[in-house]
Amino acid sequence: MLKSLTKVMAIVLLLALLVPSATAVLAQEAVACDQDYSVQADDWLSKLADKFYGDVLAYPAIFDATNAAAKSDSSYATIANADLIEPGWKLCIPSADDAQAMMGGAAPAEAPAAAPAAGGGKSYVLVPKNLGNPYFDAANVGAQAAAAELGVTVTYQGSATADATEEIQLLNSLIAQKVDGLAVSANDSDALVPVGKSAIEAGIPVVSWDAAIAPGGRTVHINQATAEGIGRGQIELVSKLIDGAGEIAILSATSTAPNQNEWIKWMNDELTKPEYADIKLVATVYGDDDDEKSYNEALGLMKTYPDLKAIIAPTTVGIAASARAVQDQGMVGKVAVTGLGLPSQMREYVKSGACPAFALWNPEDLGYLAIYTLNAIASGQIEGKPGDTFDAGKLGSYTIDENGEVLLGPPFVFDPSNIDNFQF
Ligand code: RAM
Repeated sequence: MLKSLTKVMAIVLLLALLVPSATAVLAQEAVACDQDYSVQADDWLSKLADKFYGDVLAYPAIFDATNAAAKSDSSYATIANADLIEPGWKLCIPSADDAQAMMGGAAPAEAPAAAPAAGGGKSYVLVPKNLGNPYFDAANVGAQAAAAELGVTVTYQGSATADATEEIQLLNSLIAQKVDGLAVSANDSDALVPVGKSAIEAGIPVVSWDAAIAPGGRTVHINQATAEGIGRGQIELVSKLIDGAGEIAILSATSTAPNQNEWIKWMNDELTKPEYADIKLVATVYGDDDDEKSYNEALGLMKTYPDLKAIIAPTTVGIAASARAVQDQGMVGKVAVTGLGLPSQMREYVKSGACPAFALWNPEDLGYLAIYTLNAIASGQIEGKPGDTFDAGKLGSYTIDENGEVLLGPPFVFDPSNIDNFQF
């Protein structure tokens, strides 16, 4: 429920930004409906655009076609707000060609820039790996706080799934809209380099945060903590939970996730130390930061490895799903779940013992720092080069290191003694 609510809120923000400009340039005459569609619970226009055209940004075609059809046939819905569609409404779905032609009317180069902030502030976009992930929603809370302090606008836009191709498509469209800056959590480090480069060449600074775009496709990367510290810390934590012996498995995000892959590399390195000789990593699997897939992968691990002692899930989606799977299977006390999680999602599992301890940084601070960094570059206070120092509001001053990265700080371990002190 929370998941779908937050998803809807993010889409509402997306639509609030795009609809007035996009639809204004689309044809208003009726187009042929290739098919009719009856709105289901949990539908929203960009989701339907994705379903019918494989493009979340093509929703104005459905919006306009339905409104045009409603003029001559009242069985079609009249959509006043693109962010409000009701179950049972009849929508007109133009053919892919017609939709493309309609969207072609809104040629990216002609599209107006994203709405400027009151007071002439800049307009930035915070792009998560995927929508509907409470971790990224928390980062957006911090980003909005930074935006309010700086007098700029930050919109939160992303794709439904953690997928690099969809993310690249979105970024291309944001470049065409001439936004003032992009803050991106990357679904693939190398695949996003060309689009990042295009943005920078178009004068749009690119700050990657959480999951890095490789150098060349970003101006600066905001790292939540060192990859080495996170990776080694995960093994130290699991070792304590299983008394230094037994089979463990890793349940990660997607197989291309730049951040998880770096952390896993360091976990494997840490495991070569003599003190972990009795710990055996039996599998590394991927839940794609999708709750259901992660849950099923966790079930699969317990089935395939009956002696499994622990699951490390270095993803907030994977750790919550794994803890739920362990609890549902009555395996609390037999299989310990740890990794990286949100206190708000993990509280019940810490208390039940399914996840005795886990780590994370403050994602709100990460989003806040990403926007302060982006604004420092976009407003010309700094170039974004190693050695540049800038102010990040309540977090104090930061310096870009020799690798072109800004480091938020060390991760924090949550357990029964402190879990109630954190809300994010
Ligand atoms: C998930 C995402 C994110 C990661 C956290 C720990 O929410 O994969 O990129 O940093 O987990």
